Amino acid sequence: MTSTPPATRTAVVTGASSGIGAATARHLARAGYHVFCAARRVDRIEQLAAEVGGTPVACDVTDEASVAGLAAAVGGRLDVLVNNAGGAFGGATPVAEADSDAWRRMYDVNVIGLMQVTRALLPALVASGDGVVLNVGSTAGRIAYEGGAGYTAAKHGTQVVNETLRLELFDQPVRVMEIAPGMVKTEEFGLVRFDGDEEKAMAAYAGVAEPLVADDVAEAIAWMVSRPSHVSIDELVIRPKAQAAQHKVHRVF
Ligand code: 8X3
Repeated sequence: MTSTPPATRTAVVTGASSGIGAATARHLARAGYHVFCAARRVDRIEQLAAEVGGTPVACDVTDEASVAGLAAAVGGRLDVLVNNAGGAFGGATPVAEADSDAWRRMYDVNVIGLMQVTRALLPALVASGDGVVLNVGSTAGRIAYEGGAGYTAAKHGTQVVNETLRLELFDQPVRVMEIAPGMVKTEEFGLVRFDGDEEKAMAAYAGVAEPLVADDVAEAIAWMVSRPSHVSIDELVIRPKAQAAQHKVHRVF
């Protein structure tokens, strides 16, 4: 367990081992936060924490005991929580052929995991006197698309938990925000969704010259959490210019 000097602002980023999470840890560290880099893959977060001068915390957000360990590592005061751990599993399968286990896993990480981490860290966020919970949702939490129901249902869940939490905390010193990214090309999202199938993973970005990258989203997150304490960026949708909507993508072949 690492104790942090009270003058240093602190942030927790879950799912910090890659993609948007790792990029967010870097941006927040650059902005002066001591970052607790939380994820399951210890080697990766140890490397990241060493790079950003933060603290690695092994954490599986779906496991209550593991989340309790994260809360213990953070201690009694926390300024920013970025609930980034999440993902899509089970490919692009129609409801008629849906895999129940993949759907359960998606609900588990995108909704229950987010709830468990938030519940465990809320007292420390309140104790800061000006806390921020920022949930990484998705444009998949705003629309429906064929073959995506397990993921879109889970990400709609993320969005509704976000809204509910903001209502419940209206008189507490904690702002509740959500960023909803559209097409972001990261090294793992598509690969995890399609179980390592690189061709399927890359198909979503075909012909798109400039999809968003993790850094674009991380920069927006760092901006959101650094607004003055009376300003809440409740929801921010961020897409590449080429993606006017989920089904309307400018592709050039
Ligand atoms: C990822 C966005 O378009 O793959 O959160 O559903 S999408």
